[in-house]
Amino acid sequence: MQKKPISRVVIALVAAGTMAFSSLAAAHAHLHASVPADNAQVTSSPDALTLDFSEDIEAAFSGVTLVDSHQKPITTDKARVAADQKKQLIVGLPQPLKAGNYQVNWHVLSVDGHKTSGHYRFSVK
Ligand SMILES: [Cu+2]
Repeated sequence: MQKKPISRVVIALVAAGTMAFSSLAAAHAHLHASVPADNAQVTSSPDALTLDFSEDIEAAFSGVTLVDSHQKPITTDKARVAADQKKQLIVGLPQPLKAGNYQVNWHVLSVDGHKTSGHYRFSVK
């Protein structure tokens, strides 16, 4: 059966509506920047990992796991949100990191109720 032009218009409108909706829903927290940065090579261990997101986040439902190049978890402090900057997650490192490669696996819940996650790597010389 041949599609009638009207059904194509409907399909196009539905597609446009879906795209408009997803761009609105995309307001959840994306990682904008971090210290150490993605792929950074730092010369000494940082005292903390700092992650800057695009939206305010809920500390209670947000956190990171830090693993070394063998996927071994590294002990960190509990993630907290900066007092004056609710878009910033801070994870203290109680022990200095040895030289090597590290991966930060992060997950956050933004205040709009959306969960996002991702990872990045850095190395300590
Ligand atoms: Cu969202």
